[in-house]
Amino acid sequence: MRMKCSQILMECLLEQGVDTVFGYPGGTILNIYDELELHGYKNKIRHILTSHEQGASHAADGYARATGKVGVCFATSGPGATNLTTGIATAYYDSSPTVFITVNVAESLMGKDTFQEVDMTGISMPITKCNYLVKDPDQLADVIREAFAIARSGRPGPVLIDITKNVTSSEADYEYLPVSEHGRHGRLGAMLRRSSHDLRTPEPDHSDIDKLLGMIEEAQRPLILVGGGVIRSKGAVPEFRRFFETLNAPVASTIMGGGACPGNHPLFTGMIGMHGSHASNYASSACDLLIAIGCRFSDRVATDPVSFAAQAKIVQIDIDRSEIDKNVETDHHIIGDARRVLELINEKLPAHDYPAWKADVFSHKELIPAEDGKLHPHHILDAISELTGGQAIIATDVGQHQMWSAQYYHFSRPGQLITSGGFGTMGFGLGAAMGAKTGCPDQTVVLCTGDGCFRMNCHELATLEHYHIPVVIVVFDNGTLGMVRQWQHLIYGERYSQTDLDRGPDFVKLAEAYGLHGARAKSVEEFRAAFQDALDRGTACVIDCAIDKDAMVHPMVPGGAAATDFLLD
Ligand SMILES: Cc1ncc(C[n+]2csc(CCOP(=O)(O)OP(=O)(O)O)c2C)c(N)n1
Repeated sequence: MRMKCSQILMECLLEQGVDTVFGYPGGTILNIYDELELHGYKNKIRHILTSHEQGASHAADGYARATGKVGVCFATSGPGATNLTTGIATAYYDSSPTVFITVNVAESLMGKDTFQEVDMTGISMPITKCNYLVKDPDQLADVIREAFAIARSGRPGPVLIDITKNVTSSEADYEYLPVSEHGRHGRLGAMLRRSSHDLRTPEPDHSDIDKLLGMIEEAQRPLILVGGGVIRSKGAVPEFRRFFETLNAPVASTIMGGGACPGNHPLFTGMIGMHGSHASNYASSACDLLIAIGCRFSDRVATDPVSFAAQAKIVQIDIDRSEIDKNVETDHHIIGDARRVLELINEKLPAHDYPAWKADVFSHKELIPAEDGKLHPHHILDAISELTGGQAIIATDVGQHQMWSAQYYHFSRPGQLITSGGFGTMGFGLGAAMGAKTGCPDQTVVLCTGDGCFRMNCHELATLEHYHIPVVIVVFDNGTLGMVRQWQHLIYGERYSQTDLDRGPDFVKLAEAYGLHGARAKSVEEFRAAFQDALDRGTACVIDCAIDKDAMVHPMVPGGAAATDFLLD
């Protein structure tokens, strides 16, 4: 059927089952926005108009992380498109399946520094899995189908489609094609036929599995390290649980692996690395076999890649061949999707137990700060845990509050912790929480943020209010850029250069200005009452929590130091 390309785009989104798009309009993308009205697509695809394109990009990412579906974001050319870049990079570093659709100036105006022209494919090249500039109307449907397939296949990630404005107003032929057929037709079909490449992940090499099973038999002190790859791999978590319970060995997690092993499981040693637990960091230094699944050994995990797990044989299981030996030299690797690799291991793995090794690891306990009647970060997180029954989706920003959230809230399922682990994007949290709540309306969504991060994108409160998206926002308000201050305290001789946030706004009044409820908490009792009230209200609320400026994230291993060289215990 002959159709305008702006309509083809909508039809292609429907093919993919897209029900929500986050975005912001402008001159070049007008044909697409007009389509939402003209043929009533707005009744099939909910468009959330954010306050800023960055908020839309994080919302699409948060939606993807919480639902496991592809998150979609629209923006216009020039500044609209460049405002997406931080969001695209954030999604890229954390392998979040997202499709960003921008519209550029007409092809006849390209290369002339036309108003709001920008080379978005060039800009996004290093932060996307793949990107496209669509100049041919006949290519549009195929490109969209390919983009979605790439975003969600293998190691997921962001894909950008930049379309020239003249294409959006041109006509082309369109026939509905179910997603199951996409790999057999058009561009995607041709690509798959032409190359040996298959978007499906190849079957793991069974001899690699057998080699790992042999290494397990020889080990006396195995440690399992779980990363975000297990969270992103659909259906991997039950297989992972079967694996670690059969091996019956300690399980440490990266921040992105949060939720793969229940936080209160007796085998769980907690987060590893720079702000990892004593038990996890000790275990990594003392183990004789480290089995890392879906983890790329970032500098926050292997603070010193040379001494990391120095006594151990290291086995890396990853879907992405390029991650093997990138940061840490390994002794064995298995390439494959985490679910399938674990399934194959589980078929042959006999039950084990390591009582002495586990007793040794779990003798390393965390220090609980002494009670002094003040409101401490762990009180806030304990109360959130208790009042949400440990079931809430927790979105975070970046800084101390992020580490406290990862340390103290017990996550029990994939998609429950939504945090910018790889890129460390301040300002991510509010948009991401909005996207998570939009995708999972039946779940409680809490944003744990810092006063610095919240200030960065707090204008999205208007979006929460307008669309009635009830996110509970908890501001860990220490009046400072806490994580940077912590480094200044420990490493820079207490020279607190430009980290004091001795300024407004009053977050309670800010919430009210956006038509939302605001509350202040200075004690545990006040926080519990305010948080319960926020849950009961069913609207977005901001709770401003006064915490100590010098509260620190314990433990801390500085970058470059060995896992047990704590600067802070
Ligand atoms: C966009 C961006 N700018 C700067 C940083 C560097 N940075 C990391 S944590 C942090 C402090 C965050 O302060 P706040 O939001 O108050 O959280 P806290 O650490 O106090 O919990 C800064 C400035 C960053 N990660 N992202």
